[in-house]
Formats: sequence, C-alpha cells, structure tokens
Amino acid sequence: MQKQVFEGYVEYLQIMDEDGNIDEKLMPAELSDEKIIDMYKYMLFARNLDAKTLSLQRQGRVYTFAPLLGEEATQIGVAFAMKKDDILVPSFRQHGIFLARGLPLASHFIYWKGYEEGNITLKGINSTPFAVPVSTQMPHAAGIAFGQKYQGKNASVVAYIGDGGTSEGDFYESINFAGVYKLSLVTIIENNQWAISMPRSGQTAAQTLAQKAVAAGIDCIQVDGNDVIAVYKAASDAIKSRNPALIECVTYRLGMHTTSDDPTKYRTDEEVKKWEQKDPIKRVKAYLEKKNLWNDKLESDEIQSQMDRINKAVEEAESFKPDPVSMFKNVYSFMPEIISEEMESAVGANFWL
Ligand SMILES: Cc1ncc(C[n+]2csc(CCOP(=O)(O)OP(=O)(O)O)c2C)c(N)n1
Ligand SMILES: [Mg+2]
Repeated sequence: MQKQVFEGYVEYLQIMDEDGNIDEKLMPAELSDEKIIDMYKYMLFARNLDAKTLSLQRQGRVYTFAPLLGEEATQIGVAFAMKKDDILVPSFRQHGIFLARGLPLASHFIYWKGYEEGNITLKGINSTPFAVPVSTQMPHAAGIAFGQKYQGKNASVVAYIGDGGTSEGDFYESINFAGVYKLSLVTIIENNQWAISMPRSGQTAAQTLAQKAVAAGIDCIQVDGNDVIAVYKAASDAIKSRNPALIECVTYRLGMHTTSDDPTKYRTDEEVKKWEQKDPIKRVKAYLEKKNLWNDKLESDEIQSQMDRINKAVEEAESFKPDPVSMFKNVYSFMPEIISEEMESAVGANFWL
C-alpha cells in the first residue's frame, strides 16, 4: 500500500508593502494610528541608537558591536506584540527590542563597553542575557517555557535566533521539545540572509526556514520581516495562541556582521541596494505621511529628542565605574569555589572566606 501521510504548506504574510500601502483586510484592528506612530518612533530610535554606537566604536569608545541596521521591524513588531511579563530570550543583535521594552539606555552602552553590569539590567525587562555562542539560548528558552508551564504560569517565552543559528542542533532540539510539551515558546528567526560571510543558501537546502517547524509539529509562518505590521500580527497571534510557533522574518543585514567584519569582501553593492529599497523604516514613514500623520518637522523634533536621550546615556555610561567583581559574580546563580579562587587571584576578594 502506498498513500500520502503528510501534507504541509507555509503561509507568507505581508500587510504593508514597500511603498507603505496597507492590505486593509489583514490590518489588525487594535493597531491605531497612535500605535503605528509609536512603532515608527521606536524603529527610528533603534536606528539612531545603532548609528551612535557604531560611531563610538569607530572612535574606540565602545568595543566590538553587532549592528542591527535594516532589522528594526523584526524587533519592534515583536516588542509591541509581547506583554510585559512575557520573557525575552535574545541572541546578540536585539538592542532594538531591548529599547522598546524599556532597557535603560545607559545599560546598552555599558554592555558594549565590555562591562557585565550592562548585561545584568536585562533582568529588569524580563530578558535573559546576551547569548553569543550561536543557538545556545534556544535550550534555555525551551527550559524556561517548560518551567512556566510546570509552575502554572502564563508568560510566553519569545526567543530570537539568526538564519545561521537554525543549522545548529540546539535549535532543532528546542523546537522539538516545545512541540512535545506544547510550550508557549515563540521562536523568531531573524533571517537577515547572512551568517557572517555564509549566505542563507549555504545554510540549508530547505525552501524556507519556517518549514523547519513542520517536522517538530508546531505552527509556522514566514513574514516580510521588513514589514513591522506583519511581524506584529504574526507574533501577536502566536503569543495569544499559547502554542509553540516558529516565525521566519525575512529581512536583511544592511550593515556589517560586527564592527570586526567587512561585508564588501563577500557580497555585492547591488545586493545591498536591492534591500535598501525594502527599508523597514521608509515604508512606515511613507504610510504615515500619506495619512498626514507625520511630516519633516515632527521627524526632526523626534530625532532631536532621541539624540538628546542617547547622548545623555553615553555620558552616563562613560562616567560609569565598573566593579571588577561583577564579571565573576554573574556567571552562575551560586558562585562555585573555582570561580571564587579566580576572583581572589584577580581582585583579592573571595566569596568563600
Ligand atoms: C557556536 C558558535 N559558533 C560560531 C560562532 C561564531 N559566530 C558568531 S555569530 C555567527 C553567525 C551567526 O549568524 P546568524 O545566526 O545568521 O545570526 P546573525 O549574526 O546574522 O544575526 C557565527 C558563526 C559562535 N559565536 N558560536
Ligand atoms: Mg543571519
């Protein structure tokens, strides 16, 4: 006997096109003009914060840093869909969503100056710390979501991973676990087309990254990751469903992987130009301007006020005095003796004595 035992498909969602036109049928009713203006302001803020950090890095005032230029919608759309008590599990490029969830701006600069104190404050916005080892945040996210369910709590867990990260075993194990235990784990793939110099086509033969959810038996969708409205809608539906879900946001890293990288070595200007046409900020601005909700004066006032806040945060971070003990203190919830010994030889303090 032969029969088909599985049939699947992946839906694609775009609500606002590259010129700022909306598909009214798909527009979430709760997204008022005020909310869209707020989304726009946060996207702009994320871009300004990013540009300032890059400029400080070039002056030697901040160390190696991973810019988010071009990926603003993938973060701000999700920030607006999450509730305050939902738990964020980021990787290392998510300062846009940190900003929208209320991270004190100075913490951002303190972290990128290399001080642990900037990482610890992520607790205050219900986020785990930065995870640089690719995909290692995923088992943590699944474990936290399991803990929420086990304790009868209601928070959803929202984890971020890159296109490259989806090639790691940790990723598959985590979405599989979430499927088996029906966890409220929403995984956002920030598919920015590159994993340093490795293109998306070098990661997998799969037609979409979203379809990796199919084997785990969980919901999935691919969205235009440069459309903040579509990202919001997909994340909001997934969070409300309380089911595990995988959302592939198709976006593009317009800048370098990190400040130690030179992308002109491995990709063409034409490719970058093509994606600049799909800029996530430009299209929201076009939408707002068409509705007479935004103009040059509002834009320049907003940028001025954002830059004032950013510059004040830089001053705060530059006068910050780090405590060397903090790099030993925050590795484990309870300090093992070996770390205490290292701390003693480095800074003369011993937790155990
Ligand atoms: C386990 C592991 N392997 C390799 C690296 C080096 N590395 C840092 S970021 C990165 C690429 C990640 O690409 P992607 O997941 O697409 O995220 P993106 O940087 O594009 O946001 C690599 C290979 C690492 N940090 N961890
Ligand atoms: Mg990537």
